[in-house]
Amino acid sequence: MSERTLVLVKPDGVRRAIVGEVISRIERKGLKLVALELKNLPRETAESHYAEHSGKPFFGELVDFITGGPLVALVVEGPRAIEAFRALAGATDPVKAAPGTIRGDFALEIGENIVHGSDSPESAEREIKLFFPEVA
Ligand code: RTP
Ligand code: MG
Repeated sequence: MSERTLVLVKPDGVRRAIVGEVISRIERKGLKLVALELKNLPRETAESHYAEHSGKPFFGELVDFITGGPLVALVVEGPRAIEAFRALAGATDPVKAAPGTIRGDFALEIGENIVHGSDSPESAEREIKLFFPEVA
């Protein structure tokens, strides 16, 4: 059975010109792209996307970062797509992320870790509605 996940190439990934690299890894894994857009995130959308972290000490910085430049949002589909993409992304802290993962290969700082992937079917549904109401 197929499921969908929301993937973001965060502004650091766009700035460093590794959007193609990330998409290539998604496609090579066998996952399918069902929506893709380059956009600047309004602050309200960013706050809503990361609502689970509001009140945490890094929340302000996280919202500043994710709204600080264009990002690429994608809806990705496949069997166990949520888990599959998070395995490609690697651990949240890029220093702990295994080499061979996106974060393990391209990042050093937890606040600039290149990609986002939904963490559960409930998050995926909420996030896809937020970014791509026409696809959800
Ligand atoms: P994401 O939501 O961005 O895919 O990342 P994640 O699930 O791996 O991690 P999550 O716990 O949801 O955290 C969201 C983002 O917040 C930043 N963060 N900073 N300074 C810190 O201790 C800290 N903890 C988290 C990271 O950029 C993380 O991706
Ligand atoms: Mg998360």
